[in-house]
Amino acid sequence: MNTLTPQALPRSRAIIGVVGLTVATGVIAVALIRAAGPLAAFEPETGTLANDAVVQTVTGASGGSVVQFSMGTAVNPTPVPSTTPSTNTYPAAGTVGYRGTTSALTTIASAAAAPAGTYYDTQYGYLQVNADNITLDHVYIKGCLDFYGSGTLTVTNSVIEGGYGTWCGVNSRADGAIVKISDSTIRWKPGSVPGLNNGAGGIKAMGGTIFQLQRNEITGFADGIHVAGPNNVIEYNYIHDLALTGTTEADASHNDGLQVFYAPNLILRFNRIDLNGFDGTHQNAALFFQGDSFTTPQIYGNYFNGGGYVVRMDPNVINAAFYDNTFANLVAGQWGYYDIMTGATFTRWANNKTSSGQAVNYP
Ligand SMILES: [Ca+2]
Repeated sequence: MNTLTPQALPRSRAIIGVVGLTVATGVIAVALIRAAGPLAAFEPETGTLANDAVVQTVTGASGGSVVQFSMGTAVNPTPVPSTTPSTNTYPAAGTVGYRGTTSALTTIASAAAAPAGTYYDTQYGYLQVNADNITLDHVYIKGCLDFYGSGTLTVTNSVIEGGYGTWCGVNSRADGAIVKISDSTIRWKPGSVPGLNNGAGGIKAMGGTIFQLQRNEITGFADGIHVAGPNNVIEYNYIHDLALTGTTEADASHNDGLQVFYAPNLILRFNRIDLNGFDGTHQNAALFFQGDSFTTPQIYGNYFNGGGYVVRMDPNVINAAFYDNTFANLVAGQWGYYDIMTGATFTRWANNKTSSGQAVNYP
């Protein structure tokens, strides 16, 4: 059995940031949020520890233990140029992601279909990329896309579908890796849901990955995107209909649109993040910063819906620019548009409003 990330409710538990882990058998899985430090918070996935991760006993931690990583190789990221925004607004529902039919794609669901530099595991349903650099265009991967390379993974016009035997959607493991995904749909297999305590993001950084994510649809996982690297550019994506699993605070899915563990210089703009309100048990936040080194994020032009608090920021959010964002009107049971902890700072907070046009002011 896994223990749980104490990220949900109430807030006093949500910010502890150290989680326990026990290991189930069988499935590859790790949560290497190593960029944040040697003792790192992560989501509860099932699996065996990989790389240099070890379990350490820590009194007071949830479950009495945490996962410790070595510090690894220093990352000296180069700022990533991004495509100039073309519409300057968040997408309407159903307008981004892969918009064609899957029959027009090359299906990858067998070892024989695995491209050069990859390996498809039929037992657990994942495509492991061992090449440092690879481009996948117009593919339909039935299983997780698990990137071990240290270069650039590029995915365009594709469908990646989790739910064939392991826990992930798109996963990147190496510090300094770059993952570019555009015009693609990352979803859990229709008609099924992730397992209990699978808190993974549909797109997940397990090392210090640099994401460049544009115009993707992400749905069916517990979380949308797990960010744990510098210089991410995340724009024009549509995150919706996340998996609501579990029934108690202890085992609920704690859904986040973005769960951000470490993200200097994040650019998050023109995304539609829709957790569909708050049912009192499952949704944590549309945007959730929990970890360290969240310097100078630029967060603008997004649509946020759902969560107990819609946006949650811990004290390590420093010099944030937060403007032109739209919050869906709160529904009964929600606590507020944001929970920003003392210590977080802003260079700009302007023109944030509800969907009915009321200002959402910073106190
Ligand atoms: Ca979460």
